[in-house]
Amino acid sequence: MPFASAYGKLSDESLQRIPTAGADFDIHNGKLLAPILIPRVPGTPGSRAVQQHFVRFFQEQLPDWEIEWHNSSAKTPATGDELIPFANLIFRRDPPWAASGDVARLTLAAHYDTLYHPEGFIGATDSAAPCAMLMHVARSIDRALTDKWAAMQASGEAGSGLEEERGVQIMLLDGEEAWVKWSATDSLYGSRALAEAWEATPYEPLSTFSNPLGAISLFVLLDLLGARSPNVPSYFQTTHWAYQRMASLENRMRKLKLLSTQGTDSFLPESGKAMTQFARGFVEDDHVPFMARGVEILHVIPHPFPSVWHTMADTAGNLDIPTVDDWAKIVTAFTAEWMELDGLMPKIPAQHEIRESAKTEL
Ligand code: 1BN
Ligand code: ZN
Repeated sequence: MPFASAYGKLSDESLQRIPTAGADFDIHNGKLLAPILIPRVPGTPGSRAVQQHFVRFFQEQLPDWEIEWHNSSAKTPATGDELIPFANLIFRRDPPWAASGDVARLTLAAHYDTLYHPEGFIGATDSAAPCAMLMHVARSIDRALTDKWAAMQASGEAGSGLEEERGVQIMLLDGEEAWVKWSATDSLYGSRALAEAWEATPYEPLSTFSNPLGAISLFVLLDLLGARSPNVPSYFQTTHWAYQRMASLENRMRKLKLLSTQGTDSFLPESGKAMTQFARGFVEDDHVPFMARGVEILHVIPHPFPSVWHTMADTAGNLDIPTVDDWAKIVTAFTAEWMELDGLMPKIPAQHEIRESAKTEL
């Protein structure tokens, strides 16, 4: 655990301030999720529409996040000699004073592409809902990050070198799916190209990290989330501590009645797993090219997979929206705790206050 220094717990008060996405996760006209619920095969108009949705959201709502496109292309076994374009999108916030090679970044990832076959496949859990969750995480911590870093600059604490610099980035990855049959070459088109490129992009001499891969403090991959009653195991011994932190936040939020899936079992039930119980096998996914290069991974994917997995039934209508909303809150709380935002989360305005501020904006 090289740079993951101890960080404090989020208070109950801060947990109470973790916002829900509410109407923005409406599958018909919600601002975040609905635009993603279309086929998103790489290189098609649906894929480009969703890329624009992500980019516009950050440009318009979250202008302090740096936007990076990572483009690559490859042939696939389904498309012959044609080069298919793959575009990963990275949205990043670093402390404003820090050099990019000195920032350890919590990295939250999901893939946005969909299967080539069956035609018309939407991939609501795979992974439209996880992408929408990450958009919600970004907007929910944005103000607190601004305030935290402004206070650090004002107090002279900024850049003192006493603590590591902490940043956060959201990766929306392309080309995760196989086009014909999953194999080392037919899968993970976007993440393989990205991990390779980042490994070969050195930071300037004397930086804390040698390249952007080394600067990933933890790679949290969300996949196949949004179906009812998920069971997410702890897959990796070396990041079990991070799994436990996420599970503890989930349990505390359940006890405080802050989640919509009341009366359900815990989504993350393996906190008590013994170190001897970790198996060697794991689920192949976008973390693999990063893990192969030494990045620490927290894989948030249920076992078993949702029953709709890779079928035409993985639709918007089959999402369980309270579950989607709860995941978004759990991951937001995990991120806020990691970024040490306790006491900085804005108070959630009451409904009547929202109506009042809408009037003054008119
Ligand atoms: C996850 C979601 N995966 C594809 N869509 C990866 C995967 C593919 C996992 C095949 C297991 C088998
Ligand atoms: Zn899939």
